[in-house]
Amino acid sequence: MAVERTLSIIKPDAVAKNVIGQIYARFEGAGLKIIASKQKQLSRAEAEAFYAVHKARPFFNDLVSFMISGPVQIQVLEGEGAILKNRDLMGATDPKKAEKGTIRADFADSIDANAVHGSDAPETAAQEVAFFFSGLEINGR
Ligand code: RTP
Ligand code: MG
Repeated sequence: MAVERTLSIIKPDAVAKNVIGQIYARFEGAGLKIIASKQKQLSRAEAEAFYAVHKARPFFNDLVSFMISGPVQIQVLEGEGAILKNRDLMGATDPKKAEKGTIRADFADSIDANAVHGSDAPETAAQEVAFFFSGLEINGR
């Protein structure tokens, strides 16, 4: 399997719960490397641009409002099959449906406050990494 990069965001609910370290430990435990990382308070315009693909969805405004309700922790994860591996670690979008032992099952409260974001495909991973990180910020590579 190829080495991939994926974009991960620890959402405001999980940052407020002070579980960044516990979530990072899960990435590392699965063999994913955190090759870039920053904490940021997103502006409404930034959150709208990041989630532009969901613009027509009924939950768009709630999603954007939630994502700017507090700081987020944003990271690039690198490893074999990183995109799918991260999605497996995250669990289903709705924490009630997420498998036991996943990040969302353990740390999320609702489909809105669902602890983490992860890119869902190679194309979106490349776009989302570039949205938040310049080449120079990614571990000098
Ligand atoms: P994410 O993009 O945040 O990693 O989550 P995901 O792929 O599992 O879910 P996606 O379909 O991309 O939706 C993005 C975020 O929008 C919120 N959502 N709310 N109320 C609803 O029916 C609903 N559906 C989605 C969730 O917070 C989801 O993470
Ligand atoms: Mg998604």
